[in-house]
Amino acid sequence: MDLRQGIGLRKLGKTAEEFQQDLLSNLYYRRGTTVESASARDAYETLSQTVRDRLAERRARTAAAHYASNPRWVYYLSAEYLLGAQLEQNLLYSGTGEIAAEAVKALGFSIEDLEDLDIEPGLGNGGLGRLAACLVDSMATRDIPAVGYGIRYDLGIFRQIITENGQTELPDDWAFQGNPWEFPAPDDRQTVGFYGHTEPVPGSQTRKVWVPGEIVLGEPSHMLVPGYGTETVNIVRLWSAKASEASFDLSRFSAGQYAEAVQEAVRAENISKVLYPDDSTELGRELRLKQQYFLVSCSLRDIIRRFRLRNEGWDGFAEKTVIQLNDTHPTIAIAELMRLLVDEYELEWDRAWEITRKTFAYTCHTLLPEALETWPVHLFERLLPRHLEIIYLINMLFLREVEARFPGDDDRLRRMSIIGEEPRMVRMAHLAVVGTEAVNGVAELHSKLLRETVLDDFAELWPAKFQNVTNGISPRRFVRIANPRLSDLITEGLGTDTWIRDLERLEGLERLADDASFRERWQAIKRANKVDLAAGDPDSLTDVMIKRFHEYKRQQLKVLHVITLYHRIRQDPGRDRVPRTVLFAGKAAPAYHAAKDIIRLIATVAATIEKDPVVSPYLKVVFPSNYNVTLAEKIIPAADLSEQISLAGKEASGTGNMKLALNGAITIGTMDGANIEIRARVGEENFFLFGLDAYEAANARINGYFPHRYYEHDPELRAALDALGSGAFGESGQRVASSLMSWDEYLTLADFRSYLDCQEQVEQAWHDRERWTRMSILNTAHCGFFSSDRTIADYAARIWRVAPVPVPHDD
Ligand code: T68
Repeated sequence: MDLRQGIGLRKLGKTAEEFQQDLLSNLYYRRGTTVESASARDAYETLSQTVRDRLAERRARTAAAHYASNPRWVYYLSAEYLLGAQLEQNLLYSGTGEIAAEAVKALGFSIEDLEDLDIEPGLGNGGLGRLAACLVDSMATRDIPAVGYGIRYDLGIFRQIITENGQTELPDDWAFQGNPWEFPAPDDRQTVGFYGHTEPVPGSQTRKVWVPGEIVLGEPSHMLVPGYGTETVNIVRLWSAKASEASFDLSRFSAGQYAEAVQEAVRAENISKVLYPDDSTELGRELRLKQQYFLVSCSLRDIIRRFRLRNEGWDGFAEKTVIQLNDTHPTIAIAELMRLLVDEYELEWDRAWEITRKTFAYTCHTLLPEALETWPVHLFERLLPRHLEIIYLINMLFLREVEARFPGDDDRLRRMSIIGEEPRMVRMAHLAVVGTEAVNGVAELHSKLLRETVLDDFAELWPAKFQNVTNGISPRRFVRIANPRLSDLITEGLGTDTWIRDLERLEGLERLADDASFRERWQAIKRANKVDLAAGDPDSLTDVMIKRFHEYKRQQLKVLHVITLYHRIRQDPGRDRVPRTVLFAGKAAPAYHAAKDIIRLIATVAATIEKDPVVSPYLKVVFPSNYNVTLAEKIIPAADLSEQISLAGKEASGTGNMKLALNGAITIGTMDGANIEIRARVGEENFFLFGLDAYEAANARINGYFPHRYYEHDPELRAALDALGSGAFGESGQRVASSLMSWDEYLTLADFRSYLDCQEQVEQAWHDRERWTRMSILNTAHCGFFSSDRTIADYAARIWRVAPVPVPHDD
């Protein structure tokens, strides 16, 4: 029996009866219960196992095919993954949706009941984490041999509760009731060192011995990542920190010092305890750097272990391995691989450096200078003494190269150094550029601005290194699963469902935009989705702004719009108006007070409007709690208008903009991030554009931005700010107003009038429902480019240079 070929596996049946038999056998043998006493949770766990087994069988064939072909591998290193709920996805990807529904019914449950028990692992903050999840989906769908590495945080992104008082945070113990989708792999455990000191190696200039002062174990478990319409099943491998045996202090225990006895063990396990809930502003905390190194150290050793399964020596390493760094969070990997190669495997520095540089690639996700990660040198020195020495040496050799190209340009050396002065900091983005073969931004404008601003010196030195790969989203999760009604209509309209893995086929909808009966059905689906969402009157314009709360995203601009509408309605109650439901959803970092003020202000405005009988028939503001992937899947299909109103030049890409446009929402947005590419594709007549562009915004900054001028010249703006300032919307409103009137980084008032005028155009378009529906269909039709399958094709061709490895069918 050749196990390597996956032969010898019992074939899992494809009929409803066979599925039901497997379900029962899992119920009896694994869950240890019976049909008579099975609870909904028993049924959920058992169903999940039965579905998982079908994917596990494909996983075994995938591993066999990969082993046989010894391919070039992609390793995606990311501190965050927002994978979303797994059950519905895995039913779809394993093609068992229908037979599972039948089998579960026989147990006395509905599949929808069980889906409600399927908790999403919230192991990320926002766009960056969800992008990681979409990319691993598409790597599997494109048959690319890949592993995603991450951290298995015990507590994911906090649970948010919205009240009139704003946001409250609660811990998210997501796996409290177990996680049926996960396979522990304790045999692949790794050992990670921290602190300590280094010792010279006699006779060697570059080698050192690092003697760590603390040892922590990394225990992996993995989740399956199936491809859609293919046989490949890849994995995401997540590391949990575990204390080593040595960290339990038996002598203290014996002396009755119970808390002290476990102190070190608790400290070790804290490393993977909680996800840092910050988005775009770093806190510079030791535990965060520990998390990053923990992820990197475990993952690199695992990558080397996997390489050794089929290869010897180091010659082939960079040919067989590409490691993609998802932002700078795992960038310490560059120093760690150098350490492993030089200190542990005793390679010459230059050879190690050549291998390292060829192995890594780096994706940058921001333009905000304050979001570029830096770490105090003294912290590094204490926590990772050997890595700091290695970074110094990398930096010295790098600066020599710069000096040779630009002799005497000391200022350039200072700007480009990996070590910043006063205070001395390690600049992770510089390390990431120096130590990789390719650097990419996530939308065209973003990549261009990276080259022209934050990384301009590097782009001048190595122009070929800099690339763009525009982000994308999974059409499975964000269209097929989130919006089944629209998916069915699209499939009917196109006469095929191949668009689900070849999204550019949506272009075929263009001709249907002229078909009145198709438009009618399209509109009816949007309405039915709104009824399901139950956020407001389904006949009102559903205006959604769903994303993390950050001043650069400018939820405050939307609030000024809402307050202005409120004033207009009160002033002229008799006028005929477009009824709107304005839906906000999103979390603010718990320590980001300005963002939390905006949330509280929205809650106050919502309550004020609700209580006002004159205004409430036309305007409603809703703010559902705890925005996450699951909630996004409910809101997005019901949206008419998509708010993408960041100050131009600040939003690297955005991916919510893509999800909403693909579901037929029309964007109102600035020339920022991927908005620009969406507009170019859907056509300017199907997009509501307003505001300064990135260059105008930068100039406004240089020439001076005077909020008072806008306040004085615009009576409606003045009325809105006065209302805020008066305390009519609480103290948070006063603080928001005063920050808008003083030093507002994000030029909110400069774009106010243009935004309001643009909203008038929105209302005109909405009055003509046929026109609106045409615009909606054309948005969907022309957004096929934003599939993450295309994003992965771009990475594969231009950055990774990897080829697919198809996995044979089981028949
Ligand atoms: C987002 N970044 C970008 N960061 O803001 C968004 N940051 O424009 C882009 O579409 C998306 O990445 C994908 O490229 C983030 O989501 C974070 O979540 C983050 C987390 C920790 C520290 C810093």
